[in-house]
Amino acid sequence: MAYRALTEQEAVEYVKGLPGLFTEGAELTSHEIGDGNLNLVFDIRDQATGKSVIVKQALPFARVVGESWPLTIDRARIESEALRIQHKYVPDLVPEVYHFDQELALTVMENVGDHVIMRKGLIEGKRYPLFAKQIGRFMAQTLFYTSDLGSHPFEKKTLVGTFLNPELCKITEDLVFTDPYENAPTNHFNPLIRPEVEAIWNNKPLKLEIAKLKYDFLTRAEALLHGDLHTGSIFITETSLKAIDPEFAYYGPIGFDIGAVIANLLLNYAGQHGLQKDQGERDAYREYLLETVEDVWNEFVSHFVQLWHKQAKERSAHVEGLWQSYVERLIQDTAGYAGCKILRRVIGLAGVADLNAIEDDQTRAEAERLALAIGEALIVGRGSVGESTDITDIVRTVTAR
Ligand code: SR1
Ligand code: MG
Repeated sequence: MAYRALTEQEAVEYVKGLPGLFTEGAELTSHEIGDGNLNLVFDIRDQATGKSVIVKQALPFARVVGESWPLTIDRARIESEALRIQHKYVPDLVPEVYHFDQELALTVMENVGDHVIMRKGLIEGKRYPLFAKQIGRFMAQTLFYTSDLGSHPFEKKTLVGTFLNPELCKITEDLVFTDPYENAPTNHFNPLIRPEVEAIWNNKPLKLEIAKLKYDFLTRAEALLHGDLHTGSIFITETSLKAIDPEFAYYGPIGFDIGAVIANLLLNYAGQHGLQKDQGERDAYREYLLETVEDVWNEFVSHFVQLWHKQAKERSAHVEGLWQSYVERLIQDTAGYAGCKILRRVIGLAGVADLNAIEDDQTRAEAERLALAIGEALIVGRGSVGESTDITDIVRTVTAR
């Protein structure tokens, strides 16, 4: 079938034509529930049995902007293949793909709708005691086994080719690493923070550090990244986590994924400023977020290093001292990428609800200033980061200013 964007009814007809998903004659309902920046997402459900699937279809443009921003539908292939690979390494943490249709740029997958988007949960003040363990394992397994450490060199290079994702990478290159740091038309920020934003545009040492991080993003094909691992790409409950939406997947620097997770915890940390909480409650939740930042890194690194010792196929990996120097660089990358991911969400095109939902402009500006200061401090201070508490110390110091 030639590409066209499906209606709710057409999505139902489509899944009825797939064997093994629903019983013959099932009465299916369909709702388009996509609220992300790019795609159509249909929830298809058999009301009688409660069984449901998700049909996700890429639109040939960026939904967040409209048809004036054309965008390859090949991202649907990238996403479904990345989901399949990630599911192989962490089946409990990734939705199962049932079917992919290249022409329609459409994936039928497990519905994890009993989970909530983590960003929403954090805004509501929920705590997720297993999150750090789950996301640490997700990143360690998927990044290790797709890297030169955990895969055969031929397989790795084949995958680099499969996951060339130039258009989506270009979005990241522009929206995370370029536009926010100059007066670009894509930027969208609170006018009250213009002085702080202009100070960033004029901060040459900061821009040099961001340029270095961008250069590594452009050139360092370390592992198959999720590529957009923010808290809106994580479905969660108290006991379960599913990482979704890897349409930005490509081979890049591992610290970019870890930094994305940490950045989004810290964006929520900054956003606490605008919530109707008393000081004690706010401080306690911020402490929880900082502990989670530390735990995310610690869980990731202990799992990753364990895999390194037990599973690394690359012989040079076992040369004395290599894993320590690798980890030392990785936590510094992580801090730097976290900083960039924070700055882009405050200054650039796509904001986050953790900040945007603060109604009062002044209060929002205060939260945004804190986020900018944290982002900047992580980028310029990353050279002295050696463990996770160095990251949270930076955040604490900036908050206390
Ligand atoms: C035009 S897409 C804007 C942003 O949404 C995605 O979640 C990525 O983060 C991208 O940069
Ligand atoms: Mg997404």
